[in-house]
Amino acid sequence: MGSFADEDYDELYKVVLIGDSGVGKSNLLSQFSKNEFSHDFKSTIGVDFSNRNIEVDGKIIKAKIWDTAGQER
Ligand SMILES: Nc1nc2c(ncn2[C@@H]2O[C@H](COP(=O)(O)OP(=O)(O)OP(=O)(O)O)[C@@H](O)[C@H]2O)c(=O)[nH]1
Ligand SMILES: [Mg+2]
Repeated sequence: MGSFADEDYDELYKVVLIGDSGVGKSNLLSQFSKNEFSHDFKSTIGVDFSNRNIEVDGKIIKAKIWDTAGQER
């Protein structure tokens, strides 16, 4: 499973992460898109998004993933 230039893709998948505050949505996304994990708990405000292009069965799939805030203030 490799990563590819942002605009080279065959299919675009849009995904929204939802769930209670503190379950690990933002870290799941940062691990997937940037290979980064943080031990600090920085609760998401509003909404974030990240992309990652991966190859599946010879097709390049662009995953565009929104990360929502579990705690509405
Ligand atoms: N040990 C461990 N800690 C995790 C894991 N995933 C997330 N955490 C920790 O849990 C805390 C909350 O993680 P977040 O990814 O910010 O949670 P969130 O679901 O985005 O929270 P909101 O933005 O408030 O909705 C952070 O301190 C992370 O370091 C995991 O797989 N293992
Ligand atoms: Mg978050």
